[in-house]
Amino acid sequence: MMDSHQKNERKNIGMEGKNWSDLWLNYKAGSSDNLAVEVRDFDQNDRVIKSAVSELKKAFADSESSFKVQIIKNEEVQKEGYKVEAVIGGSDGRTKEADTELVISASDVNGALYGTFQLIRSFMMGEDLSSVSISKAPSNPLRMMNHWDNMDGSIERGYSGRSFFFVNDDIIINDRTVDYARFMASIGINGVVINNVNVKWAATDLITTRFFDKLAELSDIFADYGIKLYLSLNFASPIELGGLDNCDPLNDQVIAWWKDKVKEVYDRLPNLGGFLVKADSEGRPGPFTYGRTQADGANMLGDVIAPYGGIIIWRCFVYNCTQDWRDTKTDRARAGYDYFKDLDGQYHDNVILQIKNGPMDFQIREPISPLIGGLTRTNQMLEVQIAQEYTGHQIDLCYLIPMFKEILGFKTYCQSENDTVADVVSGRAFGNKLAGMAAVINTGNDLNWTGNDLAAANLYGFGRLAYDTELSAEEIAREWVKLTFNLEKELEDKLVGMLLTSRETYEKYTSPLGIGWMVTPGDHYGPSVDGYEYSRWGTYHRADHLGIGVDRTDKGTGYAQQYYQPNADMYNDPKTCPEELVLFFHHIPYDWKLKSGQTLIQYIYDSHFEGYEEAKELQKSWKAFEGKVPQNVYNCVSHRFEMQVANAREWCDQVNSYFYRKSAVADEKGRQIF
Ligand code: GCV
Repeated sequence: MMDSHQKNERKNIGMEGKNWSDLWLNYKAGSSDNLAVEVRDFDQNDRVIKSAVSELKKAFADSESSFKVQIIKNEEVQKEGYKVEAVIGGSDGRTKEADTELVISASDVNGALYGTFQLIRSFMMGEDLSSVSISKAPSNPLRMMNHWDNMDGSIERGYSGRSFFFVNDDIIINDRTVDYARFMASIGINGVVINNVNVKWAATDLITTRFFDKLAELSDIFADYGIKLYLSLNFASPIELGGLDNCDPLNDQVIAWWKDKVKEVYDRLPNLGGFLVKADSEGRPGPFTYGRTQADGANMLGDVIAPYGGIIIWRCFVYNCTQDWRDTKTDRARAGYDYFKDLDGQYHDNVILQIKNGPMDFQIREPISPLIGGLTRTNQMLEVQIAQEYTGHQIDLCYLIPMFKEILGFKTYCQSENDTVADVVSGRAFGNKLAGMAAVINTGNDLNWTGNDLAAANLYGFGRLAYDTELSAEEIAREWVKLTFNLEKELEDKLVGMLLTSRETYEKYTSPLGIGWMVTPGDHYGPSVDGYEYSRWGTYHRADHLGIGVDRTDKGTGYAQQYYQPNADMYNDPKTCPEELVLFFHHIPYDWKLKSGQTLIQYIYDSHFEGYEEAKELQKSWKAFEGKVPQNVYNCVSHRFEMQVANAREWCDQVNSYFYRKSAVADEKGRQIF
């Protein structure tokens, strides 16, 4: 099969005149034919090795030193891992430092590519290459991006323009596609789902002849960078494409239809990773309609795709979205565990359950889903969202890696050791081969890819963290800042500091202490304290004149009991419940005393005023970057901070006024509340 390097040569695709950002791969222009790259034991013509070599030549184009780089096969290095080492004087024993040989060793081509990008990072960050010695293996086998791109070009929860994969119900493939694949490979991503999990209209046809040629081309470009293409699937395809009258996963005709379909797909897309499925969720079809379980649905597809080595990624975001707000017994937070826990052990080997980090939906603060580690005999992976749906729409600065670190570090107590979320989703805890992390991505066709240039820190950060969960949020932020901007140390520190505090700031001026929501319904930007309070979505704060919060204890909805001990008891008691989550688990009176001595109501006032002040501080801090980052970046981010400050003010005033009016308790500090 022709790889897309060859195709690119044939089509003479050049990057001249490109106007989109190179993100963290902003090499000095050019390509160095002088850089000596030797490939040993790998096939020089392997598509991924060719990408690695071409990347090195671009990245080192401007280098004054005369490096020699060797890419060597070493079976001892773990799968997709690498070693990058300097050998002074080179392997021929000469001793001149200028002749330093840089050796990238890996056991497979993906490892070689990741080692290449590691070397490039070290070079771009100004590290001393003559003493470089780095050895890494990926923490997670699957490291995936989930696009919620629709085929008309819109993006569900997209804040960076339109889709760069789809326009007018067609697939777009151009130089930007190649750059996208490079960026993803450079941070260790090895799987990409290109279409929205809500599969409707033309997207249902992605598994038909209408799109096979273009998908094959896309899959080839991805393959050059060690990335597998995945598709989201419409569970009702047998009806919508096959003309059957049902899509019951246990119906013989339905199974036969899927067998033929999947064979047809793999005949044309042999490199396809598999399918992602959102079933029985928010109006999407699924096995429940036929009285079948989630395992029945997932296993049927798993069996059908198994002969081709494909996998089924089945989402656990299943809940009743037509709840009556008067019903205080039904609890959306419980749903994932209630629907999936009893089926533990029944899922087939090539099925993996994808679980959102929290039991609700990507709020700024949620407890960890008790399903993670609650399942002990099922492949599972973690789903997080870097598209800032509830965290500021890539207008407000909200660096999410500290949150992801907390999630990964959470001790589930699913066994006596090796029991953190990181242990579970990496497959370490229960020995699963299929395991990993996926992010709902924050990209679009804006020239800077992420709307707000600073939101690229989340894009970069997710990939780096999924590859190496031991990295700290600060290390990742610093890498990103160094690679993206060429700043003096003081400004580098300042920007890293801004990123690191941004999540807390956002949390302070939005919904307090884990209660979540309070957002404008539908769009999810800006405050509307009661916006979801009387809705069908199961997202309530239950505030009255005496207090606020949802009783999820053993006396309430019982959600706290879905955790292992001692977490269950810890959450069940407001005195031991971590304060930042106290309103998620408890209905608390306004005069409740927090550990700081503040009452709950005073905490709400104080944190909101503080959050607003901090947003203003962020805006002020950014002014120092004028003339230090490209002017277009400066302007874009300045404008975003202006909007963030307006947003923070609105949140602060609306939340404070709301609770003042409910509670009739005045602010101790006498600040203006409306
Ligand atoms: C893709 C939330 C979002 C929806 C999203 C859904 C999901 O409800 O608001 O836009 O749908 O999550 O994760 O499936």
